[in-house]
Amino acid sequence: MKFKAIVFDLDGVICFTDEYHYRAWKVLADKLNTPFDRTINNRLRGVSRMASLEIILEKYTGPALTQEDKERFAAEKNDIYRESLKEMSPADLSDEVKNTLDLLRSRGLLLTIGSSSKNTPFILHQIGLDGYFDAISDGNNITHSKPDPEVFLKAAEFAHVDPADCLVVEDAVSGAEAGHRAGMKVACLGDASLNKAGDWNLSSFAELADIPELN
Ligand code: B16
Ligand code: MG
Repeated sequence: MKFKAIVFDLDGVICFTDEYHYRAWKVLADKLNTPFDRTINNRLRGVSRMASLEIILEKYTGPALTQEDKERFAAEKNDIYRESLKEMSPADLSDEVKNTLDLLRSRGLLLTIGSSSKNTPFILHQIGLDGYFDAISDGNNITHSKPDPEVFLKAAEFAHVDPADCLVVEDAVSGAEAGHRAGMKVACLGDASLNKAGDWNLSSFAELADIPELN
């Protein structure tokens, strides 16, 4: 076995909150009379809340917004988003993901989280994974969001392992880039896998267990 730890991205890997993000940003974009669709939403994967707002504002043509206005809009989006997260429950954690996590842990691997989301503790609580991971690095302990490697380097530090001993699992191209910049190998799912951004480009979470370096 080559790797000692796995750093999982949260949204798009362990669970799926992109529809909730989309609906909440849509309310804001409509309010600002700014076009926003699922193609733009796709660019928000792994990107921090404020950086996401900047992407949405690329097409904004209304009166100039101050930093204070932007922070208010981002907070408003987050309030709407958190309301929808209340609908999440342990049923939103698939058997495939839970069984694969348990299998990887039984092989002696450390399981950690590396997410841009400041809502990570709330989401993990909602899906029944409170206290499950050996270390959590998230939007609350970083100053630079993916593709900066900070979130993954912090996950390795919190788990007391060298970055070179970690495998990142990501669904976002920006997240895969962050993993590589952290000196880690990357296994991709979803959008990042379609874009061949990883060292392994998987079609299902369960395929992680077949990676030779995790055996
Ligand atoms: P929040 P990940 C990311 O989570 C999401 O993919 C991205 O869409 C979101 O903007 C970002 O978290 C920040 O989330 O507003 O909850 O702090 O994919 O890195 O787990
Ligand atoms: Mg993600």
